[in-house]
Parts: sequence; C-alpha cells; structure tokens
Amino acid sequence: MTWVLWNDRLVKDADIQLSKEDRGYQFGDGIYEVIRVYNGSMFTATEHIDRFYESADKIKIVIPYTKDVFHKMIYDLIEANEVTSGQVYIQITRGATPRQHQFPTNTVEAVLTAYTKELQRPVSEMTNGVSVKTVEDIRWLRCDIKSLNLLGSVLAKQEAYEDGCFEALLHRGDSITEGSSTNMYGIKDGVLYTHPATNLILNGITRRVILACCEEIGLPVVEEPMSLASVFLNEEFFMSSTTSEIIPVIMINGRKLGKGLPGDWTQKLQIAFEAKINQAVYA
Ligand code: DCS
Repeated sequence: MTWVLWNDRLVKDADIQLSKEDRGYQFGDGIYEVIRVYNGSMFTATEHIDRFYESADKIKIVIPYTKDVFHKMIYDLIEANEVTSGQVYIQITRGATPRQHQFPTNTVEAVLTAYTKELQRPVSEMTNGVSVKTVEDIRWLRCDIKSLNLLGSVLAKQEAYEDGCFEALLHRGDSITEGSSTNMYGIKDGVLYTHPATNLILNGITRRVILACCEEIGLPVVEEPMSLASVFLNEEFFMSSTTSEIIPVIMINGRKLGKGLPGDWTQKLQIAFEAKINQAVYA
C-alpha cells in the first residue's frame, strides 16, 4: 500500500483530497523540495529541510511544525512505504480559498503533501555523460526560491528534450546560470567554475556537497558566471542535482566538448561524492 503525507497525517494515496482552489494549483503559490533516499536513509536531510523552511519563509508561508517534528514526519513516510533507493517529494502551498491574488486571511491553513517513489541512480548517464542544449533563461529573478512556478524550467527542458538532449543549459545573455533542474560547472586549467549562489540560481544541496568535495580533492573553485561564448574552452563540464548526482556533459548543441568523454576531475568528484553518500547512509 502506498502512503502519502497530507498535512500531519499519513493517508492512503487514494484518500488524499485536494481542492480545485488550492493556490498551489491555481497560482503555483507554494514551494517544494526533493530529497534522495539511499539504503532507506535520507541523504543531506537537514540541509534539504533547512532550505524548505527558508523557501517557505521567503514567500511568507508558515510551516506549522518544528523542523524536528517535520523531519520525523518525513522519516515515518519513508518507513511506511519501505523505500530503499528512491526520492521524497514534498510541497507546501498557501492553502485553498476562493481565487484572489492577494494572500488569504491567516485562518486559511497551508496544505502540505509529500510522497515517496523508488528511483534508481542514473548510472548510465553518470558513466557515459549526456548532451545539453543551450536555452535562454527566461525564469523570474528569484530562482533562489524553490518555487512551484516551474514554467520557465519546463519550457527549457522540453526544448532540450525535443532536440534529443538530457538537459537545458540556461543562460541570461552570455552568462551561464544553471540547468532547468540542475546546477552547472565547467573545469578549465585545473579550476572549477560555477555560478555564485545568487538570486539567479538555486543553491543546490548537491552543489554544496560538491564544493566540499573540491576542497578534499584539491580542485580550486571560482564562483563566478561562465561565459556562453567561451563554453568550449572548458576541458570538462558537468551538472548536478539530488536525483542526477554528478552527470558529465560531453556535448553542447551537438558539438563535442573536449574529447567528448567524461573528464578526469569530474570522475574524481563522482568518487568523492559517492564516498559522502556511503559515509552518510551506510555508517
Ligand atoms: N537548480 C534547479 C533549478 C533545480 O530545480 C535543482 C533541483 C537544482 C538546481 C539542484 O539542486 P539540488 O542539488 O538541491 O537538487 N531540482 C530538483 C527537482 O526538481 N528534481 O530533482 C531535484
């Protein structure tokens, strides 16, 4: 049986009742989080839960549980579903009220939903690398918020997908920002470049782990936007996210980057990242 979290209750999937006037549904007025589960344990749960509360705070949604209680609720959800290798999707919206743009009165309660899903690691993509397509970044100016409004990302991803690419490489003019649902990195002359954690990207939890791995393996990091015009000067390129982990980019707009193979530094980072997972979930 599949259990889902609906506010503070675990209910059967078929028993969840959501309103047609939920503001998440009508306005995208809410935020979400995705957490990876390995060997039945959440990876970097604290960091994801902190970001969930920060995103909620940035759009003035109050989550009516302490972080500890919330952590336990998600833990119970995973346990109830006996997930081993998978993901948890969590979202909270500003609640259901007759449609009006301004916030409802504070008697309207936020609506929390969460569910789990088995999901294997993208081993083939991690090993062989993937292609990306460059797409103009038309998203809003608060990409630091993990908002349910994902239309800019959805359109970009679809454009890349229609061209046979795994991901869109977003840019604002000449400045590379991130992927539609990933962070992006280039490596040139033994230095890793990635966009700084400003309002123009989501500061990925995987990104934070990767920056710690860079320090461990002696790869210097420069957090500044990369230029689209000189993207092929990178010897290596890769993307990261909770579900993708570290995936090498071997082709951009149909043209090979470097030798068209996953790079040495990228592979070293994959090994360091995997060690962090093992440390966290098998220790
Ligand atoms: N940038 C964007 C725009 C994202 O949506 C995501 C995550 C990331 C970067 C990477 O962040 P994490 O490392 O914290 O995952 N996107 C989630 C999603 O929508 N599906 O999986 C992860």
